[in-house]
This record gives sequence, structure tokens and C-alpha cells, in this order.
Amino acid sequence: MCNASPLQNTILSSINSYSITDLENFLKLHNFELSCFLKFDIQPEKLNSIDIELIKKHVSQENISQEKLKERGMTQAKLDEIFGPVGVTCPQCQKKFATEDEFNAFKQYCTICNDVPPPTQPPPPSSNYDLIINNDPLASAKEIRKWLSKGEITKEGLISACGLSPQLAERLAGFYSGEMKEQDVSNLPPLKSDRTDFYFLGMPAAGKSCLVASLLSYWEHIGIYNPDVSNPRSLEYTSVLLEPFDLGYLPDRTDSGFIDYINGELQVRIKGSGIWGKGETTRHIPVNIIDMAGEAWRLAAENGTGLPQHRKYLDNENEKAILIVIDCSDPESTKKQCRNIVRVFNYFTEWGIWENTASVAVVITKADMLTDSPDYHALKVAAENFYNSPSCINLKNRIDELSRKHRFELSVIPYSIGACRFGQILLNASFETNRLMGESTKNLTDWILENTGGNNGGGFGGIFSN
Ligand SMILES: Nc1nc2c(ncn2[C@@H]2O[C@H](COP(=O)(O)OP(=O)(O)O)[C@@H](O)[C@H]2O)c(=O)[nH]1
Ligand SMILES: [Mg+2]
Repeated sequence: MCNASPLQNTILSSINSYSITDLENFLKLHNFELSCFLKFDIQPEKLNSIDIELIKKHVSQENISQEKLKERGMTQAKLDEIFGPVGVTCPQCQKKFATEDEFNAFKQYCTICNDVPPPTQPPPPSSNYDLIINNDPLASAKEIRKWLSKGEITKEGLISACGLSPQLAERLAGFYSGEMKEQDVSNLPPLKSDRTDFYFLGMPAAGKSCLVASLLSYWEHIGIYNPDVSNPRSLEYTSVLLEPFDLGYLPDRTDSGFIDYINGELQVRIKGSGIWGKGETTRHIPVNIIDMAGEAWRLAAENGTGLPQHRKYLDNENEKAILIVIDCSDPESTKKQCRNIVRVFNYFTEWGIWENTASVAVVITKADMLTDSPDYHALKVAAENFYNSPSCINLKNRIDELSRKHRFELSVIPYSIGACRFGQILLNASFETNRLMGESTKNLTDWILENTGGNNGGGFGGIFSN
């Protein structure tokens, strides 16, 4: 029986978007009932990952039956751990019984066991399953997909041996990600003029491509994105990012030296902007999005080798908004990321880029890894603490200094697309139910609109998002 409060009901309706730690905290600290998790269709994979002692406590407090848990996909091994192993297993249907007598009574009356063939055998043991269970980096979505197509593992095995939900097993079987061939910078279409250049600058695997993909996807979702069809490379790259992203498949790692360019227009309707403050007008905001693989910058920063081609490519008079992407998920890499980015700042100084820079955002990516809370405010606090920590202080002071000298707007923005698994699977690809991704994309879009086209601080408060 689930007796959820209205607030709990709201949370429960998107239960599968929460991390295991959140779910455990709901049970431990916030008086949720396990029965409510079952009622709101918690995914088997999540149910099976919750701390077994916590489950045991709730099973006994709420008097939850073995059948109910089984129905929601709890594995037999876990059920045995909770309810104690049962004495007799029917060799035909594998049903378990506490005593020989119970089994005999069942046998007498059960027609199923007499009619159906013996259940299929569990999949053969495969060390690949162990890699998957242990979240080993070798078990990437791409590898798992390969193992499945070679028959080394099966979808059924992913469910029964690894405890994944049928949906996740299905998504792994259908996994794909697009790939763009590396293009020499000199072969890219020239950056269009008379628009704002958005530089996404960060080290390898910082989350730039996921950031661009989620942002474009959000712009489509709220209906403000109009692609520019005059640049085929931009259209191809947009499709490569967006089509898999719609299904929760994340972009491939980009090659070293990679730089790519998407251009389009944001079309934003503004309320009360017509004559006498009535009606609405549409504001057209053309943008260049420049996704720069961190590898090229890393090499430049570490070896001091220049980037003459990049310099030539980026050399224009467009107003610039620079998004410095810092991955906060790995404390060991923070200092190195910051050190390299500070060096890149000095290339920008040499190339005169700050003179055209109107705004800079330090985007703290993968911020879901800093906190267990699904609340964007908690994410913000955690990201600010991270940015103010000694690991980032040198970068922070340098950028503050540049902002004073070149008078650009400076913001710190936490960002997360939510929990990911097997490297390239985004667990929840919905902007409505994945609150962290929904809030992150909205916040960054607001920042972009406020800092584009010489409209600093102008505000676009009345955007329609139908
Ligand atoms: N937990 C979590 N992981 C993320 C997030 N964004 C990206 N990732 C992970 O980081 C990996 C690298 O991201 P990617 O965008 O390819 O990095 P890039 O090299 O900077 O373009 C992805 O494949 C995801 O596994 C996030 O918001 N949260
Ligand atoms: Mg990338």
C-alpha cells in the first residue's frame, strides 16, 4: 500500500530519473515507502541496485510480498537474500517452495508444470557479463553492442545475469552513434560573419559534444531553432549529434585536432514588444557554434606548439561568447584542465580574441557527479563550491582579471545532462522528466539569449516555448 504525500507523488512520477543514491535517501531520510517505488514502476535495474539492507527493512516494515518484488523484476538471488532461500525448487518451472509438502501439493494441482517444456537454460557464463556488472570501462555501449551482435552475450543475459532493465538491454542492442570524418580546418566552410561566435572550449572528454547536442536538442524542443541550410557540413554534423541524442545515445569521442562548425538561427518571440508594448515580435539571432576538440588545445597548451590554422580560421570581427567547459567529475584532472585552459587564454590574448569578446561563461559540466540531489539549486551550490576550490583558483583569478581588463560579462553555469551509463547511454533523454537536463539547457539558453547580439543584460524574459 502506498501512502505518498502530494510532493512525494510528484517525485515518484519520474522515479526512474533519480540516481540510486537519491532513491536510497528518499527511503532513508525522507520517509518514502518502498511500496510507492513499486507502484510507480521503478525499473528492475534500479530496484536491484538499492542497498539490500534498506530493502529488507522496508519489506518487513511494509509487509511487502516476495511476489510483488518479483513482479517488478527483482532477481531471484536478491529475493533469496531477503526472504531466505526456499527449500525445494520445481525442476520443471523453477518455482521455489519452503517445504517438500508445499511442492507436492502444487505438483498435484498445477497443470502448467505438466504442459510446458522446461524453462530455457540461463545464458552460458561469460566474462563479458562480469565486466558489465562491474561497470568496467571496457564495457562501453559500443562494445556491448558488438558482443551482442557476435552472440557472445544475449539481451536475456543482460537482464538476468546483469540485472539490467529490459528497456536498457533493448537500448544497448540498438545503440549507435554517428561519426564525422576529421576535416582539416582549412577545408571547413568559412565562419559566417555578422553573427555571434560561440566557442565551446575545453579539454578532451569534458562534455562539449554532449553540451552542444543537448543544447541544440533543447532549442528544437522549445521551437526556437532554424538551421542554416547553406552549410552542408553544419547540417550533417547537426544530424550526427541530434539523431542519436533523441534516443539517449551520446556522441562519439572526436579525433584529435577536430574542430567543427554549426550555424543556425535562434528565432525567439518576445511578448509585449510591439507598438505600445502590445503584441509580439520575433527576434532573429544568427549564431556560429564552434566545437573545438580539447585535444588540439591540450597539445598546444602542453607543448607550446602554435595553432596557426586555428588562428586563421577563427580570425574574424564577429562578437564572441566563450564557453569554458570544465568537467568536475574527476578531481584528479581538475588542476590540469585549468592549467591548460589558462594557457589557451594567452593564445587568445595574442590573437586579439578578447577584444571582440562580449561574454564568457565557465560551464561546469557533469555537475550531477558533485551532488546526490536531483535539485538544480543544489547543483548550482555544488558547482560554485567546486569553482571556488583551490583546484580552480588560478583559472578563476585569470579569467576575473581578463574580464576586468576587457570588460566582458562573466558567469558560472552548472550543467548536467543527467546520469549516463556505459559511456554513451543517457539514462533519461526527456527534457520533461530529466529535470537536471531540462534546467541546465534552459539556464544556458537564457544566458545565450541575454548575451547575444549586443543585447547584454537586455533580457528575453517572455520567450514562448510551445
Ligand atoms: N554523468 C554525466 N556524464 C556526462 C555528462 N556529459 C557528458 N558525460 C560523459 O562524458 C563523456 C564525454 O563527453 P563528450 O561530450 O563526448 O566530451 P568532449 O570530448 O568534450 O566532446 C560522455 O560520453 C558521457 O559519458 C553529464 O552531464 N553527466
Ligand atoms: Mg567531442
